[in-house]
Amino acid sequence: MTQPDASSGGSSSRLDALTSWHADWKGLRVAVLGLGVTGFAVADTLTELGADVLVLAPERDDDRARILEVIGAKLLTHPLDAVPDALMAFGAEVLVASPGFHPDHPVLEWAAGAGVPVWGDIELAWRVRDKVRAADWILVTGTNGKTTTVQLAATLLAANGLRAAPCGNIGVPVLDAVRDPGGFDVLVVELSSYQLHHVPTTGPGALHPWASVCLNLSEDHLDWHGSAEAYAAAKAKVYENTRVACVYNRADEATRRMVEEADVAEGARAIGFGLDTPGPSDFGVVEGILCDRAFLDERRTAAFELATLDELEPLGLSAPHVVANILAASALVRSYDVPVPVVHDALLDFRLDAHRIQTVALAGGVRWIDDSKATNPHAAEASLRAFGTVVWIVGGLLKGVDADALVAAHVARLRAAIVIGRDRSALTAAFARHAPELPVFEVTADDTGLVMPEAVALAAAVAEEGDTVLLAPAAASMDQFADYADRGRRFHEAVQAMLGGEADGDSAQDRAPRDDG
Ligand code: UMA
Repeated sequence: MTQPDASSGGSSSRLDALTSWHADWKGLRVAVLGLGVTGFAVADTLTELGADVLVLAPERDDDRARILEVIGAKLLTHPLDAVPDALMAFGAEVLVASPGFHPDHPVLEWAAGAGVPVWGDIELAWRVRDKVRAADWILVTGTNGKTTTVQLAATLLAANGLRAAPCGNIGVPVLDAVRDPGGFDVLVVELSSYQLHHVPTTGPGALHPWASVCLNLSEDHLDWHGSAEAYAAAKAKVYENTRVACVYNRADEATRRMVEEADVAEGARAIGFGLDTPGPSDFGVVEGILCDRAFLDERRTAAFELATLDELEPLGLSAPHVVANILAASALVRSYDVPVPVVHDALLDFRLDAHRIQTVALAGGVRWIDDSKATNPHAAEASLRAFGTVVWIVGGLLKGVDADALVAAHVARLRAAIVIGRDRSALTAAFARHAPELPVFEVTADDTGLVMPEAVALAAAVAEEGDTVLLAPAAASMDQFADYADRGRRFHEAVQAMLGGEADGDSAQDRAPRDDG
């Protein structure tokens, strides 16, 4: 294979110097892999900096292609099942990969073999973070709860008068936040394991966050990372070089170990959160009160009161995993000196986004709950735990994860299971193994418009007064739906259509995402 001249030592010292927006990026040859949300932000940033940009995309997105032409980036449309000749001829000095590309993608394997450094968009955003003014970064990762924690932390910071942006995997590229003309005081960055995979822990591209958290760790995305160990190793990077507070989950030993093993700045503190009584330097719950026992001088003998479960319950914020997210977000912002009364008042103003344990309807004593966002077994576990007797709507794309343990752990609370998804065999086999007596119904309709009406009708037929019908699929949605929101929305529609005027729960509109957070 042709070796690009990029592998020379001269190029690497040039890259080492690129640690500021105001450095000399002119003429740097950069290949950008992917033209989704990330690839577009990367190409737009680099052309603004004067780099020579070649974007590689498997298919042409006409709108983005037109803009690339205007801003002066080249676009190569190619199936990318092999390394395009034009990429080899380009002589890239660095390749910026979109997070969705597996590490064993032919283009990434070629880059590794040819000595072309691979960056993610997060490293690029860190290097150019001083465009307007360099914000402090607060990093959030974990298998579940990232988005809620990020939104909440940004809301709490904003409540204290700071300009704070939620960004990253949540949907807004960090590069867009960095280039916002108003500048930010703090960026609350949601990082997926894919993004963390590409983040360096040392050298000029390494992040030095103010605070960081890995909320929890359980198997997910094994098909991307190849193994549970590789997934955990990617997540653990979130703590590296943290300056002030490493927030970890006391109920999840893996997150504590990550903090212990991380190389952090002198003086950075480990702050635990959990639903039990907090030790000094922890956040936790005592007799229904959420407490901060970390950020006060007399922490051996006293604690700050953040909010009570009684206050959170009517707001739909008292499910155990939501309380855990609240404690984590509070710990992050308390490390940034947000006062306790500000945290308290902003918490009571906060609402979860749609499709996160959202009550769709309450009719005939049956509660209908949409937790379409539970896209893996760990999230579904947290959801199941929050309810008594459940008719469980489960299934979809399992992403290589084994749902057996989840089924085994929850059979006792199930009235029945309704299995959706194109391939239902792993789940029906798990039910047959662990709950041979349990009524299990398969939704055989495959047309997107018919899946939820059939699932809802089956659930309605078996649910009894006092039960919860819970959509918590433990799986991704893309085999039958556009995304988890589409799956949730169709569930709402099917429930409303079936109940007609009977429902007296929240509607999707009542609890739609707020746009002021
Ligand atoms: N593509 C290929 N081949 C591949 C992979 C991707 O051709 O093997 C193409 C895609 O068709 C797409 C483009 O490359 O057109 C780039 O895609 P991408 O998958 O990297 O996605 P982006 O549009 O850049 O969005 C990414 C995140 N997507 C993923 O990590 C898969 C978004 O997270 C994120 O919001 C966005 O960057 C901004 O940071 C989404 C997500 O599902 C919400 N994340 C996963 C999760 O939360 O579980 C990790």
